[in-house]
Amino acid sequence: MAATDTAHKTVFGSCPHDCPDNCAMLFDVDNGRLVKVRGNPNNSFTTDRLCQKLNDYDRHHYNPDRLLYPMRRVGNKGAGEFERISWDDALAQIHDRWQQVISQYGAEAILPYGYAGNLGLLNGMNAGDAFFNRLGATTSESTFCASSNVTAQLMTIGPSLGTDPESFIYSKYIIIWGSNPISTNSHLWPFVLRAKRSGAKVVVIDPLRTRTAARADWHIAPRPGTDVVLALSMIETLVRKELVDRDYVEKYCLGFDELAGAAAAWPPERAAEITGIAAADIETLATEYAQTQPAVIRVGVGLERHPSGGQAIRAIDCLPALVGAWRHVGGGLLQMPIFVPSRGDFLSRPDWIDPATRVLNITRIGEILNDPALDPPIKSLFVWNANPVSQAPDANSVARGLARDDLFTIVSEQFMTDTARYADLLLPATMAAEQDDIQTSWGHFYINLNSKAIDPPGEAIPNVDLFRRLARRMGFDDDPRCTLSDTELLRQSLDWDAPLLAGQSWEALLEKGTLRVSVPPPDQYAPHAEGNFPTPSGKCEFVSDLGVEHGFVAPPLRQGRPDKQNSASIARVPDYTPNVDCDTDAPYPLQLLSPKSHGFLNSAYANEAHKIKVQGEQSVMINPADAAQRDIETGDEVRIHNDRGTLIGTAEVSEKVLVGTVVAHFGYWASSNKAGAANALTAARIGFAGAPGYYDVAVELTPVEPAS
Ligand SMILES: Nc1nc2c(c(=O)[nH]1)N[C@H]1C(S)=C(S)[C@@H](COP(=O)(O)OP(=O)(O)OC[C@H]3O[C@@H](n4cnc5c(=O)[nH]c(N)nc54)[C@H](O)[C@@H]3O)O[C@H]1N2
Ligand SMILES: Nc1nc2c(c(=O)[nH]1)N[C@H]1C(S)=C(S)[C@@H](COP(=O)(O)OP(=O)(O)OC[C@H]3O[C@@H](n4cnc5c(=O)[nH]c(N)nc54)[C@H](O)[C@@H]3O)O[C@H]1N2
Ligand SMILES: [Mo]
Repeated sequence: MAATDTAHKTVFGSCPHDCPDNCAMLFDVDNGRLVKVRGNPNNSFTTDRLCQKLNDYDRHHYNPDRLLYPMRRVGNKGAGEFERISWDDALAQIHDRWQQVISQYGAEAILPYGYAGNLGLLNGMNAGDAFFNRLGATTSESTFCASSNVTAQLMTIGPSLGTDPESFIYSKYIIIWGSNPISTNSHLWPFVLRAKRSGAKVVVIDPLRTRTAARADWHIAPRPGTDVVLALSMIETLVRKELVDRDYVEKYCLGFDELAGAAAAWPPERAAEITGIAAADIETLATEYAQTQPAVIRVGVGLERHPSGGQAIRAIDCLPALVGAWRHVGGGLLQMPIFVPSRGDFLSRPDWIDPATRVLNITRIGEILNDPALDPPIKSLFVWNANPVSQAPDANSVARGLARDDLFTIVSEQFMTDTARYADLLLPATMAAEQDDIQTSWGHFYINLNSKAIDPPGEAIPNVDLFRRLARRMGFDDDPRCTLSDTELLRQSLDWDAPLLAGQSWEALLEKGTLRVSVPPPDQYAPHAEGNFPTPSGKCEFVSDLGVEHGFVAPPLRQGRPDKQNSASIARVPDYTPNVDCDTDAPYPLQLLSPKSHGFLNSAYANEAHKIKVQGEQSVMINPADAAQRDIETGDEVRIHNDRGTLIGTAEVSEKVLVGTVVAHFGYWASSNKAGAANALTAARIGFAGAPGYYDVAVELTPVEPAS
């Protein structure tokens, strides 16, 4: 695709973000400057259209606020005052300080904190694994997103790709459950619309009337955190009304009697009391779902942020097998098609972890940094691809920990984020058009190539180069990054002999910029028409012992042993646990949901005026009944608060939210809000497979009195 003349060229790009769409892109370059980004039409799922966040991605690259040079802190932690130093100096400071820490406390006193700012195989969340494994640092378990979702899927249908999103056009009944695709998975929506035009009914299950829910044929709004009850009650209805596909269940499923037994406890009348959904609606939903084939369910990540979320997803994952939806093209379930044949062992070197190495779940980063009894204490924190002050739960405790004088914090960033402000050393990072990578997807069946299109500004470097420089400086010359070029690392990062890549090649990827894994085309793909579930039993497992003895954390998202504090057992059959932060007798009677914004990508873009214009300033949505009790009207400045913190935003009084819940979208930077951001309110509570209870948060809301 690269053009012959140097003045104008177009190269293949891939959206680096943590998003199920993972778009294949084209970077148009004019005289060394990125002038336009477009969709790469070779990817038939993401097509030539980009979302509202990425369609002017060149502006992100040329944002004048980008960090360009290594810097050291000169002001107080949190103040954001730095002065330029050289890369050599920065690497020497890291080397010397870490040698001191290691000799005094051991290497486990160093904690890596990398997450989802980039999802590339070279520059993504595993970019630092080999380096930190070799160093002997504490292994960080990061379960912020999808860990519970993936685990529930592994326990039920196994590491299946599930239903092809492009097959949705053949569906007649589409349930979108705990997901807001118009905002967060926008390339799925045209396929849903095509199905709708062919007569499909679209049902959205979400406590919030999102953009997606508003455009559905039927919006069902359960009380947050009660979906497992709704799903079990659907199962009870299917059994009672003899809508179960007995033949499919007998041949291809495990544990029907036990599941039916658990579901029997939830007839719709009883489920209605917990979920707030009328019994007749539960009956109708179950009946229509069973009788309108092919039926498909899109399960999002929103569910998992409640104590019952993982169990809800397990119960939902049983539904397609119960009604035989898997028999049909366009039937079944799309959840986490992440099981691409990448060579994590080669890039991450898990064999370099000493089995005795401590594992800490960094959901509890605030507690970890503030715990006087932690042995050894964390003396140095290394952050890349992440913005913990904005994204991790209990933001005020995270900031308190980062303010510790004796903590040596290094942050690799593109911008002066809420976290970067606390760095002792700040290292400039590149953006997608300035580096090479491969992106796999968690929402479709393609793998995308991302090629360097322009030179990085200043002295910014890709993460892969950051860890290469660190490895050399620490003398770890056996790191694959020290011996192989980025191109060679990339070529070897995929297992080209794996069945999912049969007939595919590195050369073909270079030529098209994207490749579809080797499964039948969307009009023929029915992966479980005859069972073939990649579970231990080969069946769809309605019951599973995988989680009974110890917390079962999804392997693709972590390495090493599970954090001990994360070892809660998971019942054999899906069961209900009420949200724990919400107690109506407590002084905090409202439940706060903080879902994804339409205009930002997590906290990225929330510092850019043209994106804030799309998204709006921080608002707080509240139901008219709750607003009236508190004398609040749309446009009033309001304070949401609990014992952990405060957020100030502008009230939007709306029927879109249920009575008893408030919604403040997350992603906003506390440093640009009037006070706080969503995670000032959240608790660092870990649930099923390590999922943080981001939406299990009790708050009160009061008007901010105008200054007199
Ligand atoms: N525009 C935009 N797109 C994004 C992102 C972004 O920040 N902005 N972030 C990306 C990332 S990291 C992710 S993980 C994905 C997530 O994308 P989604 O899977 O869509 O997840 P969320 O937006 O977190 O939550 C989805 C919905 O779950 C609902 N929900 C909350 N609690 C419950 C409940 O108890 N039951 C039910 N049924 N629904 C509930 C919320 O109201 C929300 O509308 O989006 C990605 N795409
Ligand atoms: N309250 C609440 N909190 C949540 C959620 C929620 O729904 N509600 N959702 C959770 C979810 S689903 C997720 S995935 C997490 C996301 O948590 P994070 O991954 O911490 O979130 P991001 O805001 O994407 O932060 C990534 C940072 O990496 C930087 N970055 C981007 N690319 C690069 C790069 O190539 N190199 C380096 N060094 N840095 C780079 C970006 O500038 C950005 O500041 O947040 C979680 N937090
Ligand atoms: Mo996420």
